[in-house]
Amino acid sequence: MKLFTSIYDVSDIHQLVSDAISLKKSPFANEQLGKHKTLGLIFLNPSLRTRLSTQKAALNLGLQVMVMNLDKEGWAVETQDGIIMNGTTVEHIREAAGVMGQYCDIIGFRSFPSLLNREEDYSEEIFNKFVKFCGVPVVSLESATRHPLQSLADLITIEELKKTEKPKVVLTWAPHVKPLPQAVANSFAEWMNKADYDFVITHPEGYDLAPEFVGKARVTNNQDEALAGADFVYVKNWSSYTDYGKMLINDDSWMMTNEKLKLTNNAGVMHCLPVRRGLELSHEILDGPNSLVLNQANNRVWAAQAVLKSILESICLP
Ligand code: SN0
Repeated sequence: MKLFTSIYDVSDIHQLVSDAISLKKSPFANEQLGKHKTLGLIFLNPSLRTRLSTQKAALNLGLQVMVMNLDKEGWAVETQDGIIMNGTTVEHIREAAGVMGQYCDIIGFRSFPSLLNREEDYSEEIFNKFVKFCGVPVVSLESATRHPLQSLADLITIEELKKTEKPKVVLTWAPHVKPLPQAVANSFAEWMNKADYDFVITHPEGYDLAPEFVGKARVTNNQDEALAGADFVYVKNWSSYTDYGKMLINDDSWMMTNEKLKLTNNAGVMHCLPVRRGLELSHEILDGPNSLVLNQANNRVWAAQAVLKSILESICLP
């Protein structure tokens, strides 16, 4: 693998999950693979899990790691082509990415959507420019439309804990106080469809995800109906795709609670984190036995390590 930006960059997701589970059992089995190679982790937005889990995964593989919060520590970056830079932006992504490619063998890059212009966000213009101009393999640390390392960790978590071949997995919208990207929900849907589970998406009216991400999933605006018999419930807020970037309603009754858990098959409850307690998910769920949020966070390490290992192998053995 030379690029990890979506499920389309992975030839066999089950092989990648099984690699990740092997790495979880023997984290240091490949500690020579990254020797004398450098991973750069470049953030245009905040991070806790992605930053630490990817750094840990890299260290397990013997990589050197450099981290930069480009939005706070770097020069203001221009992304538009052909403009006269007589304003506030100081250097162009063409040079900035190109320079980083001089110092790194692999780069992880995070860039959230503006949530202002759907065409621009969904074209992944900034992410694609970064990939093009840095000239080295790139791992998405969450782009405008996807968060594939999270989705891989989520798939690992379900594969480890599922009790049936095709579990019922429900992605449910949750309330929030501000408009969030659709990236985590999009990506989760993409990976669940590929895993061929019994996959249902539920959200209030107006929160439909882009059709290319919904794929063959069943969609309902009736949360109770969706939750019936679920083995896994993935809780996540996202802003509207159709009325782009807007918060349409904020119906508190969509919060996942123990009462709603009774409708499920004693489901494991998942969230990518960070989570707003008492708003997206109840305290009782997060503190109770059904919460899988720390299992997911743990699996972020093995997801990142499996991806970095695959990229290192393609660099080392072309
Ligand atoms: C991000 C998102 O895409 O939803 C990152 C998730 C991994 N989440 C947030 O920005 C949460 C911000 C908040 O204020 O709760």
